[in-house]
Amino acid sequence: MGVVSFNSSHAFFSRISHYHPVNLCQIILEKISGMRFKENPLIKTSDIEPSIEGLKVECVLNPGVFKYQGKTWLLLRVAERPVQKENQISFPVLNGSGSMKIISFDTNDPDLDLSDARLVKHKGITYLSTISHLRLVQSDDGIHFSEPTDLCAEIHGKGPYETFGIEDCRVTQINDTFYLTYTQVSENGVGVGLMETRDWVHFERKGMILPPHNKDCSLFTEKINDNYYCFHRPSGIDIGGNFIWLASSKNLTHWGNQTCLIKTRPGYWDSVRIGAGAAPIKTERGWLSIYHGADENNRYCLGALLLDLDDPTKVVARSEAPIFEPIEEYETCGFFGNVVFTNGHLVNGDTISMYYGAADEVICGATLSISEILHSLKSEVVSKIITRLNINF
Ligand code: MAN
Repeated sequence: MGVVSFNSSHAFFSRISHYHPVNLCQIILEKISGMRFKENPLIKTSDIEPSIEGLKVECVLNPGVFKYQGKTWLLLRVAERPVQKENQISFPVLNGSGSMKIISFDTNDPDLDLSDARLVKHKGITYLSTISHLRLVQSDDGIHFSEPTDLCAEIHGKGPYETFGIEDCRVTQINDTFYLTYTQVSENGVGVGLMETRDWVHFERKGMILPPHNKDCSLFTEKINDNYYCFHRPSGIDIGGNFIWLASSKNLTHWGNQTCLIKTRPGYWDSVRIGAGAAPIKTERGWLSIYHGADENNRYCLGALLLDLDDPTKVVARSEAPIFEPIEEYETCGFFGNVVFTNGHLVNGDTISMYYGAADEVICGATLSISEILHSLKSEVVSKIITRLNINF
């Protein structure tokens, strides 16, 4: 079968009239051949020392990624709690001044809900079952990582908005400054914090830049028409949902011009929750973003989104089928199975080296081809036809 050009919707219409919907499906579904690193998982919980005695590392996941001084660096999310005793669930929380206390509940407590491994719900209060901090590791080859000896490798939650920890940091370099956008969790809610550093020794905390409920914030790598841009993911409580938004700013701390970019799609792999990954990649066809989507069964896959280069509020195209799915055992089984989640990658020519959390427990890597992803993306016009023909993926 020849390759169909989707550059012009007119050309597309004249050609699809020859196809039965099933054959049409074959044309539309060009699978992306993401190559997993054969060394996966690259980092396991047993590779990481607990931050303090008495805690156990339960998960190492969702790293921010950057290049610095010729090396590949990951800013890991390390999730810890005490070794669990029989018939008890216990987890740490910080107080506003940084000291830690352990909260425990009897697992037979009728007011306790442990149905989601990530959460502990008790009498109307939701806690996290682990507390996360961020930890730096470095590598010469992008595969074998170790903790640096000359830098303070750990960043912990601080102040009243991080008492349940900090998570899923995106690292964006703009000129010679690294900007860290990360999830802040506390009894006050889930928001987005910003930190900046030039040397990975001194950090300036800018506080919460997007209030609850919000997460999955990544900054664009450059200004567009004199504005900074970011993706973020507010959550509607009764009305709306878990959609990806775009905002712009003059100073990276005050964000406006809010645009709801893409929504969840009923019946699709991204039907319940979506959120942006790392900083989008500038390509000839537009800003390419890899985002995660979850369905009703909390299965997390990855897809691609393409935005106009000069006006990123315009959606050019979006994946119909996932470009990366949990398939390997280390992705389907673990602390929270059936999850691939990325918030960090490096780009070299056509190749994206993507690092991702698998089953919320280990860190893995895979390469993806930018041209292959772009080729798989159909214009919004084609997506609407697919929706109208009621073809589900
Ligand atoms: C949420 C976040 C991520 C996590 C996924 C899958 O989106 O908390 O940190 O990896 O869920 O559990």
